[in-house]
Amino acid sequence: MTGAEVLLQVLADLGVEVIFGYPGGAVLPIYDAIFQQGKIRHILTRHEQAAVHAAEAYARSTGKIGVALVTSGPGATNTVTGLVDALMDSIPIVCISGQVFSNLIGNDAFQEADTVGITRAATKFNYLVKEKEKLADKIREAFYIAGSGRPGPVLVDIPKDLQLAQIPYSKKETKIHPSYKPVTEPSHQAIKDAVKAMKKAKRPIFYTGGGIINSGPHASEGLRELVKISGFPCTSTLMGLGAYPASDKQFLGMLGMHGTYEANLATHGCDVLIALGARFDDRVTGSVKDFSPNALKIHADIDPSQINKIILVDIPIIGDVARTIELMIEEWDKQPISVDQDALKEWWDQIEQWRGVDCLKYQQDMQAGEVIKPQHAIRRLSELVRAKGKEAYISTEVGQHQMWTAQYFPFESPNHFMTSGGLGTMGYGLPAAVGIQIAHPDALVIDIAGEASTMMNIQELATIKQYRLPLKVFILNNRYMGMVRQWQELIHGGRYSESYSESLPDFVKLAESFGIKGMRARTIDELDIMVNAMLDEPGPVVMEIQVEREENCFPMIPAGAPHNQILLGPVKEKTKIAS
Ligand SMILES: Cc1ncc(C[n+]2csc(CCOP(=O)(O)OP(=O)(O)O)c2C)c(N)n1
Repeated sequence: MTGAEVLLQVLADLGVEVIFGYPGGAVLPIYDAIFQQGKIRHILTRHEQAAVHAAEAYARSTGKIGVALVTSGPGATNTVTGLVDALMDSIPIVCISGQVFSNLIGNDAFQEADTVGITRAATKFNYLVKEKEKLADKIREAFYIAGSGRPGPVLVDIPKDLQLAQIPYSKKETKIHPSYKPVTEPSHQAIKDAVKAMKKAKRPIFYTGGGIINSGPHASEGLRELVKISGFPCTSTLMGLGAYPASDKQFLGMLGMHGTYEANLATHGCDVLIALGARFDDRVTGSVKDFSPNALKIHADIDPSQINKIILVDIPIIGDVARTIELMIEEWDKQPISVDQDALKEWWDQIEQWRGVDCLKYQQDMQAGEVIKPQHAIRRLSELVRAKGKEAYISTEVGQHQMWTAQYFPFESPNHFMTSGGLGTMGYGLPAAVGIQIAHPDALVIDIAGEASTMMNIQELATIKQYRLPLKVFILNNRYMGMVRQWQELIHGGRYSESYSESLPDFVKLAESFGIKGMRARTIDELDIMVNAMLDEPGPVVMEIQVEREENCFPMIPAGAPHNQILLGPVKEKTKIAS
C-alpha cells in the first residue's frame, strides 16, 4: 500500500467516518486515495480554519475524535487558530497536514512551513513523520493522545514522499507511549476527604465545567445524581452548560463575568466549593485573591497541571471526573455524618433571595414596529424550538450574542452547546454548525451569531449549500461589534473606536447568492413569525434579526473585580451591588 492508503486504512480502523479538509499540492496523494475509497467521507470546507472548527464541533457534539486534513504551508498555518481553540477548550481532534518532500525540508521550498514548530504551542502533541515504517503507529498514537487524559488537538505532519512510498500495513493495537500515562482513577482517600467536607458544609456549591462534558454522558448522569442526593446548588462555566439541566431548581445558571447574580454571589459566599472538571479561568474567578474567599475548595481535574495553578485548593482530586463523581456517590452513603439540613435550608433561602433579583430581566416593548431586544430574540428562539418538541444543537460565534445565548437559551443535555470558550474565536460558530450537522444529519442545528463574527467565516455558506445541510444561521445584527462597543461604552468613555460596521452585506441577498434561503425580521411583530418560518423550513436558512443596536450584556463583573461587585446594569443607574 502507499503511505496515503495506509493513512486512510488506519483512520478507518480507528473508526473515523468523516474528515473535514481542504486539498493542496502536499496532500494530493492522500486526496487521490480518498477518491478511490468508500469508507471515509470527506467534507470540503472552504477554509482550513473552518475545517478545524468543524472537526472540533463534530468531536464535542459526538464524543468522538474530530479529524481535519490540510495541505502544507498556508493550509497548515490556517489551522493555527482552530488548533489553539481546541487546546484551550480541551477538544480532541487530530489534524493531518501534508509537508513538502523530505529532501526539500529546510530549503524554503514552495509551500514549506515549519508546521511542527509553528503548531508546537498550539497542540497537545505534534509530530513530523520522518520514517515511513512509523506512519501507522504515529497516527494511532495521535488518536490516543488526543482522546485520553485531558483531551486536545494533535497534529501529524506527513511529507509527500511518505504518502507516495510503499509501506506494508497490518492492523495493530495502539502502542501506548511509556511517558504518557494519564491518571484516570482518583485517590480513594481524596474522595473520602472530599465527601466528608461536603457533608459538613453549611453553604456548599458545585462549580462544574467542560470537563464533565468531555468525560462523556456518564459524568453528566452522575452529576445529576450527586446534586440530587446532596441537595446542593449547582453552577456551571460556559463550557459546562448542559451537563446539568438548566430547568432544574438546583441549577443557578452560569457563573463568572456574565453569569447570574445568584451563581456569583453563591460562589462568593459559599463555605465549600466543589469544582468538577473546571479550571478556574479568569472569566470565572474575576479577582483571584477575592475568589470564593471563605471556602474550603475541592478540585477534581484529570490534568494535574491545573491543580493549584490559579487557586490554591484544599482537596485536590486527580482523575476522570466521571469516575470521581461515581466514587463520591458511593462514598456519600458510607459516611456516617449527615448534612446539616437547617444550615442548608438557610443557604437556599439566601440563594432564593438573590434569585429573586431576577438579574436577567429586560424590557421588551411588544408594540408592533418596536425594536427587537437581542435577549428576547434568543429567549423566543428557545421557546419556539421547545414548542415544536425539539432539542436543538446550538453553536455560537463570540460576543454579546454568545453570552446572551448562555443566559437565555437553556441547555438540558450535554454535548448540545458548541462555543469557543477559552480562545473566544470569532468565526467559530458557522463552521462548527457544519461539523454538528454532519454528525447529526437529522437534528435541528442553529448557529446563534453576531453579524461581525459571521463575516469571519462566511465562505462556509458554500459548504452548507454543497452538502445540503439544513442548519439555521441566526444572526443578531446590531451593526456593532457589540461586545467591543459595550466595553468601549463602559470603560473607554463611549469612544466607539472602529467597532461599528459602516458597511455590511444584505444578508438575505448574500444567502440567496449562495443558493440558501435568506429571511429577515426587523421589528418585534415579525420576530415569532420569522423564527417559526425558519424552523419550519426544511433546508438551510440565514436569518437576520435586526436588533437594538446599543443593548448591553448584564450582569457583568468588570474584569479583575470580585464576584460581589457584579453589575446588574449600567453603573450610572446605581445598580452596582455592594458586598
Ligand atoms: C478572531 C477574533 N477577533 C477579535 C475578537 C475580539 N472580539 C470579541 S467580541 C467582538 C465583537 C463581536 O461582534 P459580533 O459578532 O457582531 O457579536 P456581538 O458582540 O455584536 O453580539 C470582537 C471583535 C475575537 N473575539 N475574535
